[in-house]
Amino acid sequence: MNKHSIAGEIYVLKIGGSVLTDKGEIRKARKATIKRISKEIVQAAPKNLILVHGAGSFGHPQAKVYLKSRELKDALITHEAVKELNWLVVSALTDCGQKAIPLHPLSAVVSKGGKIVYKLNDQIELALKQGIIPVLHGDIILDDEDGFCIVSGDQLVVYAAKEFKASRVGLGTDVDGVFDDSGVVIRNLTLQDVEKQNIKGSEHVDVTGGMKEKVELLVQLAARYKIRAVLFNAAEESNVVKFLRGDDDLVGTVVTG
Ligand code: IP8
Repeated sequence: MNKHSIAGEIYVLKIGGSVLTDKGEIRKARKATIKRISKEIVQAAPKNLILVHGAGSFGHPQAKVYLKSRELKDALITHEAVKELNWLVVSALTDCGQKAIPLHPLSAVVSKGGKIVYKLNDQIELALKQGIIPVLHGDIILDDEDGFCIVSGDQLVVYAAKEFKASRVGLGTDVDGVFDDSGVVIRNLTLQDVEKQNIKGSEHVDVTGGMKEKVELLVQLAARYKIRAVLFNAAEESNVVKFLRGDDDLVGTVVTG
């Protein structure tokens, strides 16, 4: 399905696991940050928001264990951990009076022949129509050849943005954007820049890669679907509101085709 009947603009926002959790620990959530971001979402009151979050310490260490052992029990531990974080996000939103529902990729996304197949459109569409924020997350999913593999929050962002023709796409990380060699935030990044730049950003390189992989996905989104995305610091207060309102003074890197 590439058509939907949702009135108004659709925004896709991902909040990284490094913002929502302490990646130096196992399963340690930054509850105050989750609450603050939920309040900012309610304050900005976007008409249609698809929210995605990363796994942080509720998924990457666990997925590493699975990728080594290939044991079903380790896949389940990974899913259960990231589900716990998802519930913290969903319940923080509902505590602020915002309708939100969890959407777990393990139940509706698979990997076939190396390609990720998403069956989440109906759930997202029906949620948005009812003013509910669907909250997706990076997850472990079934693979047709080899047990399980990982779908990242960034891949979910690209999928949701293109399927729902998002007019605003943001990736909230724990840094101000993509830095150039002298440590200055690059305000505009194109395909050509990505080919010649040594991309630096968040410190964390985990099972789904680092800033380079993130930027490559966003460049594809911009080049193929003409959807631009902004990378900004969601660990900094008010930036989520600024992103959702489209404020010009949001510091970040805009990725264009
Ligand atoms: O944190 C990773 O998602 P991400 C998902 O968005 C798991 O890269 C289970 C590690």
